[in-house]
Amino acid sequence: TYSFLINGQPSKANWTALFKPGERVRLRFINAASMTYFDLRIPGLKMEVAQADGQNIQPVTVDEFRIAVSETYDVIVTPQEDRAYTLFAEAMDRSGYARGTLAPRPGMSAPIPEMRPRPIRTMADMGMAEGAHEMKPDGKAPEAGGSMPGMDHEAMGQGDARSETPSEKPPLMHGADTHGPGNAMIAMAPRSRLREPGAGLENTGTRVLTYADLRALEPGYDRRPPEREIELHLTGNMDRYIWGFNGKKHSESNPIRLRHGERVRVIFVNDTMMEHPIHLHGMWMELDNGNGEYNPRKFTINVKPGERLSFIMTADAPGAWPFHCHLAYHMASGMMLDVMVSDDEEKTHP
Ligand SMILES: [Cu+2]
Repeated sequence: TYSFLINGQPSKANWTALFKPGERVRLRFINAASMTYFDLRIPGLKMEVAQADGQNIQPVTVDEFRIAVSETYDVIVTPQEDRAYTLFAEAMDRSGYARGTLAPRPGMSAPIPEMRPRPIRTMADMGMAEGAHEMKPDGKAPEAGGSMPGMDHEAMGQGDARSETPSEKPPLMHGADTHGPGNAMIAMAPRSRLREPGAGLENTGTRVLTYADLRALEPGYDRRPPEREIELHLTGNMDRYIWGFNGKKHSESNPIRLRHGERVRVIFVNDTMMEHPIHLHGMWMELDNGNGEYNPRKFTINVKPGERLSFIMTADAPGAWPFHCHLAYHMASGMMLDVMVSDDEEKTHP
């Protein structure tokens, strides 16, 4: 079990920030936990989300948001009353919470909400179409239909990178490749979940932030369409505790080689039943949530169970960059890739 902290303080210590009633207060939330997603709210206050991962977005007002490991959100609150408000950060698995206080004077506190029930994983989390009830006992896909094209994840640069239409689409069936022994299950029908707030937050009756809400304040600097696409399946085997991409752990993987300056679409398919916060060093990921040149820039993209989503990036930073799940145990057990960006054609296309 974990102790959940706010700025190093356990809940009982009640970390407190002071405000004057009526003033606008900016709060920067950084999920610095090693393995915990938090659901964050301040009962009695609306939060105006102004930045995601340190990048300005068009403000969106919410009651609650889920923050994945290593994400950051900046919110503005305007507490009007001369009273304390609880900062409540519930662990996604409801195993505990971190708590702090916003107050006009030191030593104040407000009621601490009850934790809500632990979210239940659904068919959608297993990457199955809603209403589907068939899965082989071993969790493997039934034989792929004759017309279903197998995907070759090693063959990068195939397909029309412009053909990917963002946002809500019917599920795309998984190909015949089940990613070998490093992977235990596949998402049969992965689909976009950008409009979903996340497991357990569907029916709060309040406004919960989703990835579909994120719209950059300014257009991106590179408006070129992607020249090619790379599909990465997030894979794992809980029994063996191996995590990786395309069924391979880091030590077995080949680097992703990008030509300096090229524009690439990267597609994630989450074949596991867990969320993975995928973090890229050195370059921005423009989450394709259907907002075109206003797609938000992220350094960490949370991929929900059974989800298919994509981002576009410009390989504008030569060098070798880590690209990994930010859950510490997943990263340590193999969920990491090297991204190599080079001007040298030999190095990018050996
Ligand atoms: Cu992970």
